[in-house]
Amino acid sequence: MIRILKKSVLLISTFLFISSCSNDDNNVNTIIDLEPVLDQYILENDSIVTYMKTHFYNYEDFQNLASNSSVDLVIDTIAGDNSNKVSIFDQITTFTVDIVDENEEIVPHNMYYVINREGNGQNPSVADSVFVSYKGFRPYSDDVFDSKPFPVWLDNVFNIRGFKEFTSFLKRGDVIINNDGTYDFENFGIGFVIMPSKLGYYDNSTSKIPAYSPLIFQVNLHTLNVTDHDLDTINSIEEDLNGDNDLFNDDTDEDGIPNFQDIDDDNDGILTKDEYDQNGDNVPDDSDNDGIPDYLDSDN
Ligand SMILES: [Ca+2]
Ligand SMILES: [Ca+2]
Ligand SMILES: [Ca+2]
Ligand SMILES: [Ca+2]
Repeated sequence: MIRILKKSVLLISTFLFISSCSNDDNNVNTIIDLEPVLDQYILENDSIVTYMKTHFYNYEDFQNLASNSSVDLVIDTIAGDNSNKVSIFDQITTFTVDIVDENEEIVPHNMYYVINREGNGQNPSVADSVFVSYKGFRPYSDDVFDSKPFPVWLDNVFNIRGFKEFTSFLKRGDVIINNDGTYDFENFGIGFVIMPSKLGYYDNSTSKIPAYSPLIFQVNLHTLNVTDHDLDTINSIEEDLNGDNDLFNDDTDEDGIPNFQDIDDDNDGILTKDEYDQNGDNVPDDSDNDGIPDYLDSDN
């Protein structure tokens, strides 16, 4: 990625477990056979559904939240004193992500989420930078594999699929600037998501996350930045030309640099920013009226 800009590099340095590129230092060097995507999904989804039907979360703690606070998500078994609790399964929303398997077939993957507080502002896209506090753990385990109690900036483009898709359902909060120059956040989005491993790390394992682990993330979305990674005046999400929320498979000039990182998307020697919208009418210019905007049209 030759053209990654300084801003992106700074953001990348903050990626930890959520990054879809696994951290080599933590890799456990076991060779694991690749499971067929569909079989693995069915196995994990059955396990997730059973988990959600037999477990509840501390939903009562979220009912009267102060506008500037959140509560730690706690999940427990429905049993004994807690046998009358409402299950997670009865509170979730389902979202489906299409995954292409080893045979080029589409395998829809469900992820399940709960929004505790929607938030007050804009939703991030899967290409935006999000300022989030979060914790990640696994179903049937109390071990938190990653936790950021204080918010950090993450670039959604490089986050695991389930995390970036989920944060796009939350809204940012209001930024309050105090007299001493510090910031507070109010009415920020809060929720959690449960995802199969294919939307997480799949067959990659670390010392804390075994291969093929479904994941749970609780996320507080404090604020966000709409990104234009290559500063070509087109927001990165608009450079996802096929609209599949994957920014890496759009490469108009096939030079190996995806459009969101490519300052000359059609490789015609004219920078995208200098041919995108020269007349300033907020419509991409198309000089030869062939339906292909100039910045993607190498013969114009
Ligand atoms: Ca795409
Ligand atoms: Ca390119
Ligand atoms: Ca571009
Ligand atoms: Ca160009």
